[in-house]
Amino acid sequence: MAKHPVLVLGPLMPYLLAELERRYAVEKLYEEKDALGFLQENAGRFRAAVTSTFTGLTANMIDLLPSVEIVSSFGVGTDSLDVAYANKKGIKVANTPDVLNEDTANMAIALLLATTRDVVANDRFVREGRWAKGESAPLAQGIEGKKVGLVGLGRIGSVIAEKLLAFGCDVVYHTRNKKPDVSYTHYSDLVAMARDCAVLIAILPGGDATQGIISRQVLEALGSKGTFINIARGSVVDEVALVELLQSRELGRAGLDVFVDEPRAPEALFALDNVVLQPHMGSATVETRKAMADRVVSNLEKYFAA
Ligand code: 8YV
Repeated sequence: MAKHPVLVLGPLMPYLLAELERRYAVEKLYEEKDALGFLQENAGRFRAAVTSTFTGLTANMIDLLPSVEIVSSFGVGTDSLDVAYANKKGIKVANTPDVLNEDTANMAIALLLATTRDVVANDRFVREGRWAKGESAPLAQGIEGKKVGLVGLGRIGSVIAEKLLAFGCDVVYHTRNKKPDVSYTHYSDLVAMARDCAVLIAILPGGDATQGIISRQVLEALGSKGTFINIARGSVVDEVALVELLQSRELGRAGLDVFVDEPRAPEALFALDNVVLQPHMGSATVETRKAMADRVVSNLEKYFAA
């Protein structure tokens, strides 16, 4: 049987590309010298396309894909995908939820421990020979018994909450609506939650609805002994305020995996020892990225089999 033509909009990990090429007649839009010309001539041949949270899916791109019925995206986040417009055009959009919950939650825990225990700063302290010279590293912060506030309590947030219980943390959360089947204390007021917590963890979707929801006021309420962890999206926090408050120590510590203008993180953070920085590695393990890739493929297989 002839293989279904599938248009890949942007670069993908080699394993995923190979799995797609094994099953479908793959064409790579990002390798076309004249992408617009290619689409004008060929777009009608594709019922399916593949993208990622990194490449995204804009309304313009959707308009250039008149025959596409499904777009399968690598990643759980849909903030870079115009899902509403795609659906309006009758196009299904599929993502890769669930398979990345554990490893993304583990990154939150890793950042929480690395940040509150000054692991990176102390690694530098030893490497710079300061310990050998008889200096002592300052005492860090424990998390047992501390109130940890989750901003967002979806699939990944729920897994983080369970892991935090194992560390003896008092888990509370902020979402637009209280979740009926959840025993953790709900805060409708994010500033009040930040004031009561030692740690705030951002694990909510990006996009217009959550833009800057972690404001300067929220970070100030978290305070000089507080720790902010972001494994959601850079857009959910006022990044200018975040940098200023970390520099002035009005905010104690931060562990950051995501930024507003990735892959560029604010250089003002580089000299600070109360910040741990990661290059958007939440789901970046061999196991999870393979599972995400397999999900991109199975989303297409299910669609074509239906
Ligand atoms: C992506 C992510 O893998 O899934 C998401 O929404 O942010 C990551 O897991 C990463 O953005 C690569 O596209």
